[in-house]
Amino acid sequence: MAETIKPYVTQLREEGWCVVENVIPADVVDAVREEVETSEADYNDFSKEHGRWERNVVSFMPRFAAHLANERLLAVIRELLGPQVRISQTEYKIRPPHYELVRAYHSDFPYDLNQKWHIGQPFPNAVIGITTLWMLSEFTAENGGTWVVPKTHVDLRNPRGKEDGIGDRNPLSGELQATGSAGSVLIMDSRIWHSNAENPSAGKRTAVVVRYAPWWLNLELFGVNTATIPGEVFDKLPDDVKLLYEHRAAGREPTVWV
Ligand SMILES: O=C(O)CCC(=O)C(=O)O
Repeated sequence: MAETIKPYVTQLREEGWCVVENVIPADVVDAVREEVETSEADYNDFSKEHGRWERNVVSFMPRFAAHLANERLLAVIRELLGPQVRISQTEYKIRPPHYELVRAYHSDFPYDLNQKWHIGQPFPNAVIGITTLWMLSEFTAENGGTWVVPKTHVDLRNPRGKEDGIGDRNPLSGELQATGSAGSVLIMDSRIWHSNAENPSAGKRTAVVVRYAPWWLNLELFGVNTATIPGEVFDKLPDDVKLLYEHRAAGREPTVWV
């Protein structure tokens, strides 16, 4: 493993999360943020008209998409998931100013106990999902930096476990808010207990969540989260990003994986 990624991989294994700085360079992050913020309305309009799982979110943000195979980030993810990974889910995570929220702690796919397609408790001691939150505005404790509870990726209980008595709306011992400059990426073992946070500030907290999965994980979730990318949009993605999304390309024969 390259020395440059060792601290991230170690923190992920031991604590269940880490922040990688400068994944999107400072000189382009403002343009990427603007694209993401302005495209959300187009995505919502499209989805209202055609259905929620019709068009993949990433189709609306080509500038952002260009960074998804960032070498340093993927090297970290591959240490945890194995060499062949795909993107399972992509979603806008923009918190408006003065957004109020009681915590809602959970683990992510495939460990989200509120979804039908989850692994049952006790979770196996294996990393089967990586959740990344791409910070397109700075994340602070004042504007809704994500809550995480370090080391809970190896806790056999879960905030959504009916028998576990934790309470997903409660502050939890050891919780902290992940912070970082715009262009950083919060990487989490998808088992870790995490939650969105209130944003009492006057500005938007803009992010995109991108979840990575090992190649062998079933991502055909009965029509949910399987939205496709139009072929002509897919064709314009960089080759290394195509590899992550080929299973969502509409009207294109698989070429990258064969
Ligand atoms: O937006 C955030 O800070 C957290 C999002 C989250 O919990 C999730 O996408 O699973």
